[in-house]
Amino acid sequence: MTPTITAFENSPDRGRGLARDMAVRWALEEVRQPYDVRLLSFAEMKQPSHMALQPFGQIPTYEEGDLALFESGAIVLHIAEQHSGLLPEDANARARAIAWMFAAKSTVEPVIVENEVAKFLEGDRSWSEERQPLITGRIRDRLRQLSARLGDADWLDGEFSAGDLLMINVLRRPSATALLEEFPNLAAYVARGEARSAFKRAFADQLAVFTGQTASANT
Ligand code: GTB
Repeated sequence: MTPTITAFENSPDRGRGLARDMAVRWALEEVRQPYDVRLLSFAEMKQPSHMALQPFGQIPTYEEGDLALFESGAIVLHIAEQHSGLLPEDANARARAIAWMFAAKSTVEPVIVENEVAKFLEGDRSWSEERQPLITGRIRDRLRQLSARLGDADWLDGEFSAGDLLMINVLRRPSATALLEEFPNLAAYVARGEARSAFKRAFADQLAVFTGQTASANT
């Protein structure tokens, strides 16, 4: 059965692949699973029919037969468990790859999102400027630790996995990319991810939504 995901009809990122449907698209492309996309306006995301799928009125969601999922990390994990290619067969290596998925979403992403909240939602507060170095410092700390662990390796733990997919997705956010020149191995890691053909197909398809071009076949 062909899954259907949801994405922004009009993404505020103007096609830069920064919204969270990008990770889901990339995972589906890695495993060569064709998919359909239902595009939503901000108003449609808050309608009861979408809130029933995503309790917080957000994208992405994933529907496949009787299954409806939300949370991009959970969706990528589901895709990785249903297909080969995104999680190792060996049980311990598989558990470690899943740990990297959690690290991306719950250890690295929050410090990055905090910067975006500070900039876009709290930028006009009197204390905003004073707080900024603290926020940047927390991102830099995480990047330094991640850089030390990655070292000279291509991927975080052996072969490319869903852990790398989510981590690279997080590192592509502007608050992280602004600091990547301080960590050349992380910059190269992101570039390696972006060079994958599955990433390129996913990126082109989400960009096509913004430019109004016909998207390529989602395979
Ligand atoms: N934890 C959830 C997940 O991982 O699925 C978070 C989902 C989420 O934040 N969705 C956002 C959304 O639907 C879109 S991705 N927001 C609408 C709302 O809450 O009303 C976040 C996002 C939005 C825009 C940019 N951008 O323009 O660069 C980047 C990321």
